[in-house]
Amino acid sequence: MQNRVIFLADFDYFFAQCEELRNPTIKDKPIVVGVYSGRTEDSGAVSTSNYIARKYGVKSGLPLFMAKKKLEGTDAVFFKVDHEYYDQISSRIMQIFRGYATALEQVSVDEAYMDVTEQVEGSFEKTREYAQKIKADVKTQVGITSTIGVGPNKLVAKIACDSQKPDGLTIIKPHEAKTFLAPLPVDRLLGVGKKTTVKMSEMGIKTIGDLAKYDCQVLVEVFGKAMGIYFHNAANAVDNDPVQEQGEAESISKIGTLKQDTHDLDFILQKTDELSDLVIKEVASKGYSYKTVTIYVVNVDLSSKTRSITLEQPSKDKETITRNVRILFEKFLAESPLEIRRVGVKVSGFSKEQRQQKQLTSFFTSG
Ligand code: TTP
Ligand code: CA
Repeated sequence: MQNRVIFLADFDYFFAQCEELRNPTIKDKPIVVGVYSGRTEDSGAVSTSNYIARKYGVKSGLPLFMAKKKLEGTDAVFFKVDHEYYDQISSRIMQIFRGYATALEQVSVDEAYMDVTEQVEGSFEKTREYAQKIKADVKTQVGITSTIGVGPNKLVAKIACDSQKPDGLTIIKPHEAKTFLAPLPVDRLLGVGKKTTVKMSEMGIKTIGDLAKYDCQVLVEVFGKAMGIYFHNAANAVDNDPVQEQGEAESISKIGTLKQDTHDLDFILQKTDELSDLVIKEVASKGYSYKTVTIYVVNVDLSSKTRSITLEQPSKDKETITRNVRILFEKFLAESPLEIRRVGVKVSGFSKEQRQQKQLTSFFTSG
């Protein structure tokens, strides 16, 4: 396989930078964006702060009253989080990124992976100029600075990105990846939380390099097969996870058993109509549009079959599901003489206008 070239772009001190953007006169002051719980005037916590405020020790998670204390005597400015505004800025930037990548995977309001292998013709030599172009384009069009990490996979791109902020650009070529990771503490790897760090430390594993050299078989015994292999690969800078549009891997489906085995279209459609109701509710609650409708059939002999239609345009409504489910079943019943026992309706190929924050870490159990 050809080398992949993966970018991770992360917007700098994002919420605070958004506030700077609409209040340019405060740019040289400490800026704090916080969630106010409302109990007392200062109760709540810091969401983020600009780099000037960070010099005073004001960081994400700090209680607001402590942030006020640390910034006493400065001309610090405090803001309440305004997610709607940050989401708008985020969408505009993501839209720009789309033009630069074959695939884009947004992982949070201010982070996205891009697969740019084709665009740079697989050459890491071309990545510096290309990344700088993207950064400059975002700065000119939207006014936000960002940091880009470049690597042969998502794992390396992410750690590269974190290694120099703000307005950073760190490029790790494939042959440098292992050496780049080796001296870093193990908890820099996704999925290595507090408990795992302690456990690994007991095993004499402190750095990613230690982990890379460790017997994979023993890792599997201690952490289970999936995690053991993941740790071994990750430490060795191996990560084949594709850059995937958010939601692309997902689907929403409902399956039900018919009151009796049947080959009757209307009887089946009554059931799929109920299922479609449940499906569309979930689709709507997530704000998705879907592009593919699939039926699932379990015959009386327990063999199962699926049939799909991909739409020309993404859709949000139930009618499109029911219409296509009907088309699929008409065709299916004409082809298959067997009576049917269970049926299912599935939609997939999601897109979303306002993407919600998705925590990468949620794939892993903590520690
Ligand atoms: P981060 O990318 O972690 O932080 P950042 O963009 O503020 O700063 P950096 O320059 O280091 O990238 O988080 C992105 C946004 O998510 C951040 O602007 C505010 C929000 N956030 C919270 O609301 N609470 C938190 O604890 C963290 C870490 C972030
Ligand atoms: Ca950020």
